[in-house]
Amino acid sequence: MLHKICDMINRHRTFLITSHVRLDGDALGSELALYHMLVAMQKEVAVYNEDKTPDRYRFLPGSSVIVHEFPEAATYDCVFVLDCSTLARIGSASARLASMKNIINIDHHIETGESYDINFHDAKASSTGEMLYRLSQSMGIALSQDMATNLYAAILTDTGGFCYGNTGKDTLFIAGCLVDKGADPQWISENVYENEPLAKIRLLAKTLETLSFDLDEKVASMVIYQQMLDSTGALAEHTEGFVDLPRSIRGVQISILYIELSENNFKLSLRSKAKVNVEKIARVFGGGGHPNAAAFRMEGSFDNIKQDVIKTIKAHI
Ligand SMILES: [Mn+2]
Repeated sequence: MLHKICDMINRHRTFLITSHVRLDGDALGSELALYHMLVAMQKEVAVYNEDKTPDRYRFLPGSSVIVHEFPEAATYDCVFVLDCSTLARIGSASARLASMKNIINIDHHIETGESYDINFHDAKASSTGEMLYRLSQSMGIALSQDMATNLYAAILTDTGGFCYGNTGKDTLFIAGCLVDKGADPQWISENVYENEPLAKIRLLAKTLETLSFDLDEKVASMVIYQQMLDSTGALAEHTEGFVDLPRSIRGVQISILYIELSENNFKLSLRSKAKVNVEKIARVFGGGGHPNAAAFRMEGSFDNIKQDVIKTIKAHI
């Protein structure tokens, strides 16, 4: 698969890179690492995301090149869709993108059967960043500090700081190689994890007050209502990472964060420890993800949704 992508890159000149809505460190770090690689090969490259870059990722080298208006008029020889299992997750431009040629998908989510022209898929990879490192090696690209910083940030964030089960020998080996190429672990971690706006911490305090337990305290749940965002001045992006906290409680196997998107419309993020598979639960409700991290949406009141979800979990664990 890698040689097909190398060939595609070598034979073409103009590239569009994109990823999913609700951007995370892996999506952005992967996009920007690939951007720097293609630019180093004298290619013309545009990066498009529907969503704005969250504050915490603005330090990533090259982040100012990302555009948020779909470049309608431009044509591209190839499109890279990164960290994104279905085109629908790109957002409102997905239909437009689907009609473009030479779409190359690089992704580590559980496969959905979406058809791409080239599909480089590895559900065992920690992150899309790790897969792009492999691509850089097979292309023979000398990694610059900017590329290394972006790839390191991608891997760091998708492994929860090298803590999750997806952290393998290769992950740590690659992270070491990236440090060798100039990625600074302390500087990157401080930017990602220790640069929080006060509004986020205020929202976290309110969210923790909603903590409740089910199934012999194996399942911990928290809920964020729109009104809590309004009263603290926090943004939806500030909820990233909240769902990890209840999982850190002794005895908790599954942690769930319910976020009210609009009235009677919730996004659920699930995290689990070790062998407990929440991707299976998400799939029941039309969502997806990884064994230890999954998400989906549901309509209804919080109480009804929660009852449904707990019942489903009970049947699965
Ligand atoms: Mn990812």
